[in-house]
Amino acid sequence: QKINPIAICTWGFVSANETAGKALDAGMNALDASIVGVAVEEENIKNTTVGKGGAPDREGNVTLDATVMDHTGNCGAVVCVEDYTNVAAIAKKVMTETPHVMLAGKGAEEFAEKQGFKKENLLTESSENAYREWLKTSQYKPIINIENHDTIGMVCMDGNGDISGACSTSGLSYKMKGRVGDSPIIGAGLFIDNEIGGAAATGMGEEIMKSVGSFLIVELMRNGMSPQKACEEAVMRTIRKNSGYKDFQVAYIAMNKKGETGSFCIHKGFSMMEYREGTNRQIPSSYYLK
Ligand code: SD4
Repeated sequence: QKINPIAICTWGFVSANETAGKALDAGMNALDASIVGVAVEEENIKNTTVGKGGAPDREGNVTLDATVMDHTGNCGAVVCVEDYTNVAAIAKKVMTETPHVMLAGKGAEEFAEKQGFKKENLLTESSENAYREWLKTSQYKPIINIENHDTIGMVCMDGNGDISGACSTSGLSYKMKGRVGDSPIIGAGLFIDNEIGGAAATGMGEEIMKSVGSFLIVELMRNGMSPQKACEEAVMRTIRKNSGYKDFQVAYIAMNKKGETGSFCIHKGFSMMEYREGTNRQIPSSYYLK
């Protein structure tokens, strides 16, 4: 039986989500559709939290993190990669071409080169200028919903009803050298279980990792919660544990096997894109802090 494909992603990434949705409608599988979808933001130099044009760490290096997970439960990830834009595609190669799940730094870069990915300078003039401006105060304080929060996490269901996803980021602006967030960590930034559904995260990676948020959402859905309720409960775990929650954003999106979706976050301002039956919609997320 033919299923109507669905693509969801974090934030207002209209074109990324539409690209994935149309690819699914044209028959592409959910994993590859997620990768072509997130690639739109990886290549968008105006997005300072993903791929080329991403904000650098506090020493001026742009380092990217990404992961992919498919409907068989297979996954791949790369962390702290410099000089390559399409890190979700590299993460897929880690999954398909190596005996490993995750490659970091230099090893990931050498692997990308051998796989034929193009080396590029990821630091654009405008991110370099912003960085030079930042150096004047060197104050490390991520700004809620603004430049530190534009990570793309995507979950797709294809025409076979199979679910896969991808997540790609340059992490928090002006992070410490070597810092890795939730996005490339399976279970934190992304988790898929084809029997149940999938979830993806954005926001303060340190907090998302502590609650293994995307895995948690899939497990809550397994136990009967709707995607919406599961996202709410995952955000509440963070709120109950960390009294500093007013100072950071944590946001989740989720989809179950029936194609129901949901999203929730701490602070107003987050939204989810949803593509189904040829229509791409931006859905403002409900939030905790009224
Ligand atoms: C991280 N979760 O590296 C990412 C940041 C993010 O939109 O979501 N930015 O912590």
